[in-house]
Amino acid sequence: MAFISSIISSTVLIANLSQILTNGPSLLGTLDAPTLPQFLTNNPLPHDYPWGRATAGGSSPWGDTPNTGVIRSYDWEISRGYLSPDGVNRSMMLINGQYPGPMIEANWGDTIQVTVHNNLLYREEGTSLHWHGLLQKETPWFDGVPSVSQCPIAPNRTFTYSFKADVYGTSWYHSHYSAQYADGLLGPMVIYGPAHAKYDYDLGPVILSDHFHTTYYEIVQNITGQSTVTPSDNNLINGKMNFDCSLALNGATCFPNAGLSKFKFTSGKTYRLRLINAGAEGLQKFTIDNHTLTIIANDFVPIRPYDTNVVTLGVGQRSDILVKAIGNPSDSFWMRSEISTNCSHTNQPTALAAIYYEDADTSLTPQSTRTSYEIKNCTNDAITLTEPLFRQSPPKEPAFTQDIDISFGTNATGAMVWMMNNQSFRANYDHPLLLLAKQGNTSYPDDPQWNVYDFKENKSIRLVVRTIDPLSHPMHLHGHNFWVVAQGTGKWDGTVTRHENPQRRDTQLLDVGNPYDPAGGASYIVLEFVADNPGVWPFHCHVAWHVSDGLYINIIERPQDITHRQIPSTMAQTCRDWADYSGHNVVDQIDSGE
Ligand SMILES: *[C@@H]1O[C@H](CO)[C@@H](O)[C@H](O)[C@H]1NC(C)=O
Ligand SMILES: *[C@@H]1O[C@H](CO)[C@@H](O)[C@H](O)[C@H]1NC(C)=O
Ligand SMILES: *[C@@H]1O[C@H](CO)[C@@H](O)[C@H](O)[C@H]1NC(C)=O
Ligand SMILES: *[C@@H]1O[C@H](CO)[C@@H](O)[C@H](O)[C@H]1NC(C)=O
Ligand SMILES: *[C@@H]1O[C@H](CO)[C@@H](O)[C@H](O)[C@H]1NC(C)=O
Ligand SMILES: *[C@@H]1O[C@H](CO)[C@@H](O)[C@H](O)[C@H]1NC(C)=O
Ligand SMILES: *[C@@H]1O[C@H](CO)[C@@H](O)[C@H](O)[C@H]1NC(C)=O
Ligand SMILES: *[C@@H]1O[C@H](CO)[C@@H](O)[C@H](O)[C@H]1NC(C)=O
Ligand SMILES: *[C@@H]1O[C@H](CO)[C@@H](O)[C@H](O)[C@H]1NC(C)=O
Ligand SMILES: [Cu+2]
Repeated sequence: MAFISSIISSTVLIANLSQILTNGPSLLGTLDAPTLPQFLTNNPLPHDYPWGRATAGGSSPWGDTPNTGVIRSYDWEISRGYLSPDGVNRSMMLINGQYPGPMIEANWGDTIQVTVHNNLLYREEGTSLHWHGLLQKETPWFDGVPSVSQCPIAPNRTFTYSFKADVYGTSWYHSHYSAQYADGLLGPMVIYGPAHAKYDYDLGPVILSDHFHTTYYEIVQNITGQSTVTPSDNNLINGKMNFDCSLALNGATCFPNAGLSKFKFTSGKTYRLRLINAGAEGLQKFTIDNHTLTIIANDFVPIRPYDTNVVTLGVGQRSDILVKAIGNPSDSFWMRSEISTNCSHTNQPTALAAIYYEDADTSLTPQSTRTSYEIKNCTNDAITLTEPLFRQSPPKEPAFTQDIDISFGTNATGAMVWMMNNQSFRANYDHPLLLLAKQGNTSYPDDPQWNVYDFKENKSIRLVVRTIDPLSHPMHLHGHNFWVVAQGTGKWDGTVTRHENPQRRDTQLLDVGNPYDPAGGASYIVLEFVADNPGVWPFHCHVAWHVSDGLYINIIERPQDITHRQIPSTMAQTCRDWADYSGHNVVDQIDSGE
C-alpha cells in the first residue's frame, strides 16, 4: 500500500503521458468524456420515447422487446498495438487503436450492427466478439462464441454481427476467443431504456479491470501447464492507473505517474455511474470516499434501489449506481476499486480515480479518507436485498434439475484443469455446435470434452452449482437472465428465496468452498431459467484463466426448434474461410478455446 499512499500524499496529480499513449483515441477517464443522454434521439419517437409505452416496472424486459427499425452500425478493425495504460508499455489487442474499445450505444429495440475486420496479422490469430448479457433470441448465431455459434473470424477476414438491443442497461462486449480480452479486446455497451430511477447526469461507463503486463498468451501458457496462478500487476478504472516503476519487469518501458481517470461532479446533483467488471480474474470492491452508493440495476436487470457503501462485482458483472454529490463545490474525493485479496490474486489491488467538484482544482490530489468495509466472503450482496423491479416468479417446480460440481485437478497428461462434473471443456473451432444442431446433430459421443448438456424439450431448467475448492467463480449463462433462487453453504435444503420474485441477472458469484471442512465444505448457488430461447448457450466461469482451463459447459435448449431456424449463409462462409485458413496454417489452440 506504500505506493497508493505515495500517490495520495503527493499534492499535485501529475499525468505524465498523453491520453493517446495510454489509451489511444478513447475519451473515457478524461474530463472531456461526455455525459450520456436519456436516449438517442435521431429516430422517430412514438409516444415520446423510442420504445413507445413500455416501462421498466411494467413491461417484461424480454418478450416485450420493441422494434424501432433503427440500425446502429459500427466498423471496427482489430489489430495489435502498443499502449501504456498504467505507464508500462505493452503489446495489446485493440479495436480501432483504442483501449477500452469504442462504446456501443443504442436504444432498446434498435438493431446493433458491428463489422469486424480481423487484422491480427503479424502473429495471426482468429477472433470473435461476444455481446455480454444480450439474449440473442432472434439471432443466436450472432452470440460471438467460437465453436458454438460461429467459426472464428480468420485473419484478414471480415464478419458482420447484426442483433437486436433486446434488453436495456449497462454491459460490455469482449473477445470470446481464448483469453484475448485480457489483452484489451473489450469495450462498454450502453442500451438506453425506460427510466427507473431519477438522476441529473449519466456519467457513463466506469470500467473496473485488473491489469497484466504480460500478454494473455504467456499467462495462459503457464496456467494450462503445471504452474500456478499469475497475479495481476495492477487495477484500472476506465483503463487508467499509475504504476510503481521500480517493480516493472526487466526490459519493460515504464513511465511513472502515467495519469488517473478523472470525473466531474456538481454539488447537489445526482449522478448515474455504470460500473462494469471487465477484468480477467479480480473480484472488485468499489467505493467513493464519503459518498453513499444506491444500486438501481444488477447486470441488465433494474432492481428496487438500495443503499450501500461498497459494491461487489465479480468478473462480467455490472451494477448501475446513483451517487448524490453531497460535497462542497471546492471538494475532491477518491473513487476506489479494490481487488479482494481474499478472493483473487494481485500484486497491486487498488485502482484510484479522482472526482472533482465544480470549483475544485483538477490538477490537485484529493485528500479524502477511504471508506472502510468488511471483506469476508466472495459473494455478491445477499439475494434477499436484490429484488427486480419487473416481478416474475419461476415455475413452482422446474421441469428438470441438473447438479453441477466444480472441481480442480490434473488431466491425463498432467496439466491443470477445471472440471464441471469431472469433465473439462475443450472447444473444436471447426464445428460450431449451433450449426450442427441446425442439421439435427446434437450428439457427440466421441467428444466428451465438448461438455454438451442437451436439455431437449424441457420447459425450465434448474442448475445446482457447487464447489468445495477454495476459489470463487462468477458463473455466467449466455442467452438468459437466470433467477438466483438460492445461495449458501452446505447442502441446499430446497428453500427458494422470495419465490414470487427472486433476483435475476446473467452472472452470479459462487463463493469459495472449504475442502478441509469435515461437514463437506460445499458452497452453492441455485440458478433457474425458462427454456424460451432455442439455441446452444455457454454456461461458464467468467474468470478468464478458469475458462481457459475448461470451466465451461454448453447447454442445448429446444433442439427441435433450432432445426427450423434460417441461419444466415455468412455463418457457413465464415467456417469455409476458417477451414481455408486452418488448412494452411497451424492453429495454436493453447487452452479450452474460450
Ligand atoms: C512501446 O514499445 C514499442 C515497441 O517497442 C515502441 O515502438 C513504442 O515507441 C513504445 N512506446 C512508448 C510510449 O515508449
Ligand atoms: C488480405 O486479403 C486480401 C484480399 O483478400 C489480400 O489481397 C491480401 O494480400 C491479404 N493480406 C494478407 C496480409 O494476408
Ligand atoms: C510463467 O511461469 C514461470 C515459471 O514459474 C515464471 O517464471 C513466469 O514469470 C511465468 N509467466 C507469467 C506470465 O506469469
Ligand atoms: C469524510 O469522511 C471522513 C470519515 O471517513 C470524515 O472524517 C470527513 O470529515 C468526511 N469529509 C467530508 C468532506 O465529509
Ligand atoms: C457475506 O459476508 C457479509 C459480511 O461479512 C454478510 O453480511 C453476508 O451475509 C455474507 N453473505 C453470504 C452469502 O454469506
Ligand atoms: C490436458 O490439458 C492440456 C492443456 O489444456 C492439453 O494440452 C492436453 O491435451 C490435455 N490432455 C488430455 C489427455 O486431455
Ligand atoms: C466425479 O468423480 C468423483 C471421484 O472420482 C466421484 O465421486 C463423483 O461421483 C464423480 N461425479 C460425477 C458427476 O460423475
Ligand atoms: C455430428 O457432428 C460430428 C462433428 O462433426 C460428427 O463427428 C458426427 O459424425 C455427426 N453425427 C451425425 C449423426 O451426423
Ligand atoms: C429433460 O432433460 C433431460 C436431460 O437432458 C432429458 O433426459 C429429458 O429427456 C428432457 N425432457 C424433455 C421433456 O425433453
Ligand atoms: Cu472460476
